[in-house]
Amino acid sequence: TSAQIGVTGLAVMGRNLARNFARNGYSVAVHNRTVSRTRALVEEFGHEGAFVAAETAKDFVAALERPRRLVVMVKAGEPTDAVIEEFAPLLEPGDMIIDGGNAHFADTRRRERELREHGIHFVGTGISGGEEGALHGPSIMPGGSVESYGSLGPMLEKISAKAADGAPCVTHVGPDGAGHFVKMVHNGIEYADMQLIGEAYQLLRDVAGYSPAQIADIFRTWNTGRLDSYLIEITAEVLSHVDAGGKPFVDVVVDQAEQKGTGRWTVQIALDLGVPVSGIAEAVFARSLSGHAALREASRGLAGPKPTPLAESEAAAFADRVEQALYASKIVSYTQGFHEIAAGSEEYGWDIDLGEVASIWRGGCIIRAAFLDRIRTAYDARSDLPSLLSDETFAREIAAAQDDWREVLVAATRQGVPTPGFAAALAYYDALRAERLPAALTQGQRDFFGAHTYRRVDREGAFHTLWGGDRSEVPA
Ligand code: NBP
Repeated sequence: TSAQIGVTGLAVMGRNLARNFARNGYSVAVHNRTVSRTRALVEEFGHEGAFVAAETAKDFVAALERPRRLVVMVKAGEPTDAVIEEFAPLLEPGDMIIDGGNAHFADTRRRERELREHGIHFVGTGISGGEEGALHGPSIMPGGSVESYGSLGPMLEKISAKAADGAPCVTHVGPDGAGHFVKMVHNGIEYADMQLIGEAYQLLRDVAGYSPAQIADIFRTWNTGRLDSYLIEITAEVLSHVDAGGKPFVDVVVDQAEQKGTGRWTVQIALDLGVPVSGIAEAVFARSLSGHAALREASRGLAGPKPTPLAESEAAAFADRVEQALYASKIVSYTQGFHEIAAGSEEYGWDIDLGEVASIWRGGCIIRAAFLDRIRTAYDARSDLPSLLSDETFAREIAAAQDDWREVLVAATRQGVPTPGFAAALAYYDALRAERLPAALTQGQRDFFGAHTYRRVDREGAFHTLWGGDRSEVPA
């Protein structure tokens, strides 16, 4: 028997992805380091399709039709290299290794380069949607060669999520590490979305005085409008959940958020590329701050206002303002994330189509949302859009939201409710709008202490002022 595709690494993601291929009519070879997982998969789900269980790497490779398509779904990092080392010597030119793990795109670039020398296509592929997505249709972000996509694309299109208009949520993102880069930024945006939702919740709780169940209803209402998204939907589910003792679930969970690293990478790489992703950075820092239990404990007694909830009559109007603030901040997060993708694409020569990225995030992935269709439309109308904020529709929406956005931040500041995401987003917006920034003063300081020179608004060239002397200006 020859299988059309193989999956090695059969933990939750790999198992469900293999089942997804099988349910879509593909014959799938399955393999896992620990053989019991392979056996369990075939025993439990063998009836779903054509599986070929392989216990050794050699059998696995032998089971695949050529050119071979070998999907690796193991823990990112060293395990991925170990698996490549094990399988690459068994492969032939033209074969493909598809890494569906959450690899760092720099690792993907290295692996792609190394395997290309042996004629093997290494396809770093971002996959989003968690276990459910892997089974029912994830959003898939493959990088690698155009040639590999020709062979692999139709299969991925079949198993992927479909957007509301039926378009598959997969595209060839770009060469080598482009797919994993885009997946990384997807996760960064996901962090920002979650942080903004968290801030909205906290404001509705502390400033508006609503209970978790009432806030769940508010989110449900928001989910019927422009904020319609998976994350808003599950937020309502989490907020309305009560534990076995009848307490709101959100009140009994330790308030320390964990992270696996893709949000942090998004910020690290943005720093390297010089892209201001302040909203995403605040989201990563907010998780980090929440985890500093001792520091928080030591700081509990610090002075500050205690939030006093609004009168019931004012709460609903405030909730509407929070919706505006959340929406405006969300536009800024996506603006920043897409800027990072554009910058990465430029730096690495990937030629990424930003409209296509928005398009394949419309379904399957964690940030799936009606909103992404609007982003796609914006880039389709103008592929050289300098920023999402330059899109007329988004600019108009922010213009309409901004008074409320500012009011919400005033209330948050006055009442001492931390809103780093909302605040960073507004500061970014105001900084971009500003006629003049204090960066001119920064340049003066740099020239003063380090003779770093500056440019003038009224003349070409670089200049230096003799700060320690007669303060005359000299050309640099
Ligand atoms: P894990 O990330 O928990 O990895 C477990 C798998 O890796 C098992 O199959 C294990 O084999 C295998 N493995 C390890 Br660990 N070291 C190995 C080695 N040296 N050689 C061969 N195999 C090795 O599984 P997961 O949660 O299913 O995630 C798989 C990938 O998908 C990860 O890269 C993850 O970041 C990514 N991802 C996960 C999600 C999600 O929602 N979980 C979403 C999107 C992407 P064993 O059975 O023999 O120990």
